[in-house]
Amino acid sequence: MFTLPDLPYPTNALEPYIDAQTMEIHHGKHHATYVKNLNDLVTGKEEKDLEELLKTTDNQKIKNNGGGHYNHSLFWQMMTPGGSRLEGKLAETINSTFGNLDGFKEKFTAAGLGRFGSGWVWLVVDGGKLAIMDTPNQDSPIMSGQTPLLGIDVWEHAYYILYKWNRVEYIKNWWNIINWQKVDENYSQAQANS
Ligand code: MN3
Repeated sequence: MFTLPDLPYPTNALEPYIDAQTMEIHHGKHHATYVKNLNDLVTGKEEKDLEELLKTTDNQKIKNNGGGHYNHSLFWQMMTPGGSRLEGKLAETINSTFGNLDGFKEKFTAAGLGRFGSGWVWLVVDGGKLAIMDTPNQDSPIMSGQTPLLGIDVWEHAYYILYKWNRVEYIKNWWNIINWQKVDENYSQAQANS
């Protein structure tokens, strides 16, 4: 059985950048539905670790719903009320890869605007190096061998109530609530596993 993880903060904790109603629907309805559908799809089969399942399945419905569960579980943890500071090894590597943090944000935002339709934009480790990539639908970087460190959901359901059509405003505001400490932990873990 896969289960919906609790949010690590109350639904209104990311205001004014992400509103409580969006969080209630996004976590309590969208994410919950991916979990329910995933459980319906794997019923009666040997249950695998979710990462293993996503790396090996050919079933598009499992990719969509399992990817949805995996990506959103990461997404909630990548944000924190008030944000946290980017420091340490990850800060250095972002600077050496993208020039500086603003250079990174610019490229990441451009990828977010360039993703046509629904999907995600990611900071990943790819072959030991930092890279920005985007994925359609609920595809996850782990399906193509990259390790996600930070990701933003650019489906309209992630921002429509507060930002309407304005994806760029959503991304601009989202930088205020990044849990860089968690992203740095993800980076350390990715390096330890490689
Ligand atoms: Mn979503």
